[in-house]
Amino acid sequence: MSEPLAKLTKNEVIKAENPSLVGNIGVTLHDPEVDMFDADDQQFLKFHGIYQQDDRDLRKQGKKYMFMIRGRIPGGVVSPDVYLTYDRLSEEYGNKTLRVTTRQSFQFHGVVKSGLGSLMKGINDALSDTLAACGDVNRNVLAPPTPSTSHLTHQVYQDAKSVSEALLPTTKAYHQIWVEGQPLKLEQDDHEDPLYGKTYLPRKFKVAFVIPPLNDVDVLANCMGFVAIEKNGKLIGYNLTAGGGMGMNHNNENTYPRVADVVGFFKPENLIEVSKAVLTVHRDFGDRTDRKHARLKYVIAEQGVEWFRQQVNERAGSTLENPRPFEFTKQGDVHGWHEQYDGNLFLGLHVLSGRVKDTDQVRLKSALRKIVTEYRIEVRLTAAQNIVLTNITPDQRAAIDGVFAEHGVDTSQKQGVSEVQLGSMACPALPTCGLSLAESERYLPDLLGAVENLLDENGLGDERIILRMTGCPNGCARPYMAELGFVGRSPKKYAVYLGGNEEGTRLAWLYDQNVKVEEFPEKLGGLFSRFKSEREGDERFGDYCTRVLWPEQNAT
Ligand code: SRM
Repeated sequence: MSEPLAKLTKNEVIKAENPSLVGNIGVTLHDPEVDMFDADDQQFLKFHGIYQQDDRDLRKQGKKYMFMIRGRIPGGVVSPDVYLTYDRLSEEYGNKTLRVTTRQSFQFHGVVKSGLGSLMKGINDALSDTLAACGDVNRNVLAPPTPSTSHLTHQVYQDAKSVSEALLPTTKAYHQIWVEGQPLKLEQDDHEDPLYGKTYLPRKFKVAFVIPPLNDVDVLANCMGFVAIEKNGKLIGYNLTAGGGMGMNHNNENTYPRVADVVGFFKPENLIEVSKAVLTVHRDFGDRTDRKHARLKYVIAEQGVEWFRQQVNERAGSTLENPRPFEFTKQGDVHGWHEQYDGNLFLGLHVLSGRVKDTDQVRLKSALRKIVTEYRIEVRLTAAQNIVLTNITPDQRAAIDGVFAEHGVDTSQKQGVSEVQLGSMACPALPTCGLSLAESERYLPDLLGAVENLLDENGLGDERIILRMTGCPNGCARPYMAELGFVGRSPKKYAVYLGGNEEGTRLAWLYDQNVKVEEFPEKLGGLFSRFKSEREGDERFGDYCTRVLWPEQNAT
């Protein structure tokens, strides 16, 4: 007897009934009596770049609904006008902060429903948008943000933009609801997207471009990656990588983080066909019966890379060649002032957890507003939650430095903070994220202080360690690629992962399932002390942990 067919998830059923992604959003938006959207609309809103949240600090007093809005900003490139619009909208409708995300975007937090329409209109009026920033579609496309690293940066950025455009859903509802302000309601919805069909993807889909040797986008954590290959200074094509992803659940072995496979090489003119081919493999083979098991990484892990390569070849109408050799040497951003390949300058600014805000001591948000207004500087967001100001002429440097100094912002290469802080990331977690099990962004400063003290006590001074923290196992700050990763399990309890590498090519291993925050000094202190005495030469912490704690694993 054949197995009964597994049931489709609820999301699949509602997508099939509403392929335009309209739902009741337009009507509810214009109803001043309600402060929230219903459960189905919350799913459609994601495709529009919007998450309904509530302030978890205030739950005891009843739910206070608010919205998180995420921009679609391919390659993290933000023009001066768009930057100033985002800045203004965050002051008028949000919680007065802008949040640089781990996918080179900006998020607004704390927007209440009465301000949602105006904020969305404002974003679109500035010729930016939020379409497909979330939902079961291709998300924000990553590209190397730092202009000095390679003369290929601009070309690769253009390719990232093209892929982002080519993989956009075609529904007109986004424009009708947020730009035209229509209280849209469809009696019958027969929209069928040429790429996504009626039910879109089984789950989210993520793409990144990278230019070796710098892996500044964690390319192997993406569903689909493009590794630029050059010859004599010219882009000759890309190596396709596929099947990376971080999301997992504690105690569910069917879910796991995975580093992407390198699948094959193709020429730049085949980029869009190859992109669509990979996306449609996910569309057609991803698991629509279990959203926890629906990512492309599981399709590739279960069907094999050879099967996947053949699927891509058939769908793209071309044949992937053998991958070309490449090497990553490091990840992360450069800070302080640097020269670009064209003689202009760029300035890398570390932003703790990506939160652009003013505090009493450091008024980063005001400084950026003043500089972008006066000097019309382009802002770039990095996948490590930092900011790069680009195309600064040498004669502007002193004045810009002056503005930052007035606002308490350090523009030196060290940025006035420890190396471990420079290499840190944390997801937002509480109070905005509905999924978080423990603190992350709000706890990071304390954790960094404790780690800095422990390093000091163990004679490790200003050691460089990639430290990442998340409030749950979904992996939003990519903790499973960190040298030292903390993953929330419950309030004040974290799973600790060790052993990621600087190149961003190796997953960290679970070291301890359940560590209470008060146990950190003892556990981490012990590790640092062993590291100090047993490290080989200038071996990094992640490499040391892999060599000593998991000797049976291949350390590369
Ligand atoms: Fe994420 C869900 C924040 C990058 C894996 N992520 C969420 C939500 C929207 C919670 C929710 O579904 O209600 C979080 C909102 C928090 C808040 O209050 O803002 C959230 N994710 C973030 C951001 C803001 C973290 C950050 O510190 O910057 C990042 C926004 C990126 C962007 O601009 O598009 C963010 N999320 C990631 C990444 C990293 C990446 O893409 O490189 C991952 C791991 C890579 C991957 O996708 O495998 C990631 N987020 C998830 C998952 C797990 C998906 C899975 O495979 O199971 C969820 C949960 C879900 O989708 O149901 C999630």
